[in-house]
Amino acid sequence: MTVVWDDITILTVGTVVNAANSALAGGGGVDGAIHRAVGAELYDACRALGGCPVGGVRLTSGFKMSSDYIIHAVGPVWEGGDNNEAELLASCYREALYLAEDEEITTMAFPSISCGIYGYPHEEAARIAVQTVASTLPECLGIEMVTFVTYDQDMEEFYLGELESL
Ligand code: AR6
Repeated sequence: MTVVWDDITILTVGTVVNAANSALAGGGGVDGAIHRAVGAELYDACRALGGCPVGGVRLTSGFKMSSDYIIHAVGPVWEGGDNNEAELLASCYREALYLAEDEEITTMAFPSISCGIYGYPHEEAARIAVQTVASTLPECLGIEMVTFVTYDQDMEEFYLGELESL
């Protein structure tokens, strides 16, 4: 596991994970950046999937992106912490890893799911991301590298702190 501070749309990895909404309808944040990088083909592919529940993931091609695939993960909206947000956020990371393993993807990059428009507290989200990936990777022997991609300096520090504590 590694951390980089970069734009996820320009990374060269097997699959990029998107922080999507349950309609898979595109939006702002990293979702908007990925949709802008690909264009109409991605809107059409997402529409054909018919949505995705919170905590779930769906796969599309990477189209024009340098990644082969995009995994669309639907994180929870932060509502104070008593609405199963932690388990739903962990589910995004776990299900994305299982899907990547099934598709024989070896490298993947995650944005900080739910940490922008959906308002998840950053430190807690970084802990869930790192601990869930660490506990799930032993079940996914084909995955060689997971990169946490951040736009926010505080997130980078939280990821690094979590990785050091493993
Ligand atoms: N590369 C890497 N990280 C990015 C990029 C980028 N290009 N752009 C933003 N981030 P958000 P959410 C970071 O809001 O909270 C959309 O409208 C950003 O700094 O993209 O899960 C969807 O359609 C933050 O740390 O996702 C949904 O409706 C993180 O990515 C909703 O937003 C996630 O922020 C999902 O909200």
